[in-house]
Amino acid sequence: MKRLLVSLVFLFTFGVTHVNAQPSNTPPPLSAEQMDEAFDIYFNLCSGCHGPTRLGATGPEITWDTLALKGEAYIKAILFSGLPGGMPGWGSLGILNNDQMALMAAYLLNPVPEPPLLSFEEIHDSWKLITPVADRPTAPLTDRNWENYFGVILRDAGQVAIIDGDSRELVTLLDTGFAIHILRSSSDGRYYQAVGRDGKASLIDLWTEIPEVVAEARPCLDARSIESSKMEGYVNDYVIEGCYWPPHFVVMDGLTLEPLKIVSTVTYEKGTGARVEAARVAAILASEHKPEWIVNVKEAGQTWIVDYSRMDLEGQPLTITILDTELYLHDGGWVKGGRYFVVAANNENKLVVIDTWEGTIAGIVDVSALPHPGRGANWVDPDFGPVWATGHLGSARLTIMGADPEGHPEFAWKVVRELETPYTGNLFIKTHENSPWLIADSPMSIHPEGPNNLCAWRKDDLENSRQCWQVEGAAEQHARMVHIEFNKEGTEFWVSAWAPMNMQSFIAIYDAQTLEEIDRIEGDWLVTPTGKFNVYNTANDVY
Ligand code: DHE
Repeated sequence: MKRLLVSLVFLFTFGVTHVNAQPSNTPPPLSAEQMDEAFDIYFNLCSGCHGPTRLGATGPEITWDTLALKGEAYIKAILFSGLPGGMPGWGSLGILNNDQMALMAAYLLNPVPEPPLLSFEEIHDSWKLITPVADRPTAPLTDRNWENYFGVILRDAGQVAIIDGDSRELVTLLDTGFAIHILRSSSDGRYYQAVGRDGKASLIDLWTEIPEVVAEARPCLDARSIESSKMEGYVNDYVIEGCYWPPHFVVMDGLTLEPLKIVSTVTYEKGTGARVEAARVAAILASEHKPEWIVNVKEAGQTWIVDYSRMDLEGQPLTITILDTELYLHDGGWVKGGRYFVVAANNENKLVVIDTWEGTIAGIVDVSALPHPGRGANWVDPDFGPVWATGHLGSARLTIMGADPEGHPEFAWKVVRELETPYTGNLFIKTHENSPWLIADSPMSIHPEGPNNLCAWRKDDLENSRQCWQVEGAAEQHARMVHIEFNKEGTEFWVSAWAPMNMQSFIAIYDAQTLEEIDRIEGDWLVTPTGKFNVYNTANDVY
């Protein structure tokens, strides 16, 4: 497994303080080297769901004292088989071997090392301007249809592949952060902003003949979200990155990534008022109607509406409206039209609808276990009008809710349909207005066939039209079919077959009318593909 960056490992070198008190029983002894290896694995596979201090979020608390009575054998069994609520079977998926599972079982029975912090000065020092703005093109230099590029995350290579969506040729491979997580597009589509799990932000210019990384910075040590300023008049002025660790977000210059402002997210939990030290930033989305980002502070159950319109005025950089929403906030997206933003609170199995024009909560909707929308899906239902939908990590269904309070107030923010899926473990759903189909994956399923499965429903006949299929060749490569993205025209959709590093990954391409597989993208360079972001669709919030 690729080594973690030095700054995350140094905490073992410098000695650690412990977040939890000493256990009454003796923790299994581990050498510094084993602690280092286990820390890497925890950071890569566990920290996202169980939190950097193991206090839980999407997954339950797994501090040494909550696990002490269960013991090493039990922990190892769960690491091997997973749990139906969304915990992957790392052993059965071939991602952890026996020695690594034994190591992790021992590590989890040790106290939690306290992770390091980052100062604004250190963040500023990490900034690297590769191509000054004056040296960049003023019009696209490529003859390719760059608005139909797909930026494909090559997770474990720490790279983004830029693929021409018309010819399906690889245009270039770009080095980015470690275990890169997502891409976002500026609203003019010209730039991709990339964020790695190691917190590194990369700005990719698509107007050069071959796309290039033009700036980098590292505002976080662990991150999942990045977004630009999208309101007319502010396009490309700013980029924001939210951290899983340390608990803060950073606003950067949109064209150079120079860090401009750091804001701590250490806050108080909604409801109890308990202080939340490890308040992680989950989804961030930019409004196109207001100079605002919607920033979700996971463990606090708070959605912060961050107004960046005064960033250039001395002494008044940001205005933040804090809404108490629900625990623990994860991912979410826009209801078509860009007024209402929906975020999943996956500890409480709720969807929270924010009216971003009013800065209020428009609705809170109870749904089944572990809603995981990605950015969700929008379409017009024949019976209920405009709807927004999510899948679930922890239950075998999709939830569809009414999303048109003006035209169909009787259905707004109410569950209008639930569709059965064959497996739990869904991560993403997607649709496009030019395709009749809604598509769902189930890469986190613990059923042997689940991770290779895709399902589709006709949007005009949801109750009777489900079609599910196993993707040929995926099981042989231990690949999980993950994340769906349409091309600009909505005539085809792409799904990643995400195989381990030593196996052959591929991207399966389907006809968006007939669901027939029409092509595959393969190659030695296609290492662990996960998310795919079509320029036009990402810039214009088409989902
Ligand atoms: Fe993600 C989106 C967090 C695991 C691929 N993921 C997001 C977002 C968050 C998040 C907060 C929303 C970002 C935004 O909108 O600003 N993801 C986490 C985790 O905490 C978690 C559960 C565990 C972890 O350790 O990271 C996790 N995510 C995964 C994966 O295992 C995936 C499949 C592959 C990977 O990178 O490890 C994965 N996450 C994605 C993708 C998106 C995403 C492709 C964007 C979806 C979209 O269409 O917008």
